[in-house]
Amino acid sequence: MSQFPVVADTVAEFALVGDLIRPARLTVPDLLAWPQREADVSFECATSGIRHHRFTGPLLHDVLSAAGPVFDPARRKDRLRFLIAVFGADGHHVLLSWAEIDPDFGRAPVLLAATIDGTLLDRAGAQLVLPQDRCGARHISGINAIRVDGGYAPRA
Ligand SMILES: Nc1nc2c(c(=O)[nH]1)N[C@H]1C(S)=C(S)[C@@H](COP(=O)(O)O)O[C@H]1N2
Ligand SMILES: [Mo]
Repeated sequence: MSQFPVVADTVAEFALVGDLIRPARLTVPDLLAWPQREADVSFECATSGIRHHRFTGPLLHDVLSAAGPVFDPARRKDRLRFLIAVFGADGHHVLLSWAEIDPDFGRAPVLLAATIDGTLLDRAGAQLVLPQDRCGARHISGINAIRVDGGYAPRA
């Protein structure tokens, strides 16, 4: 018997973890269940110049909301405590604030892309897409985990 299930070699998965009522493991095909958005993006990379890609996928906000962040539902203000950490399998990771993607605050149309240039990312893994970014560095490919965290009260 193989040491790993065959599916692990072919379909990438990522984990939604942290302060969530419904933490989950999702695949890129799972992302097709949400309403799909499209984004044509151009960004500049310090090493490879201008890049253009067309991405499709759900809003990051929709996917994370379904996992049930442990906000106080009676207070919009409570959401402002939360950060979102997005990790690539290679270790590259970035922090967003919840407020940045919240429809009541920054409203950034950030996608969790399931396709790039017409190709499903089922093997490569989902990709973070920030259509408003001039630089490419936050367009994390091969996402393997997203952490939602509201634990930033000062401890000292
Ligand atoms: N996982 C991961 N994603 C990443 C990076 C990385 O090092 N690791 N580099 C970023 C940077 S700096 C840029 S410019 C873009 C480049 O995207 P492209 O060359 O695939 O178009 O990917 C971004 N996504
Ligand atoms: Mo880059």
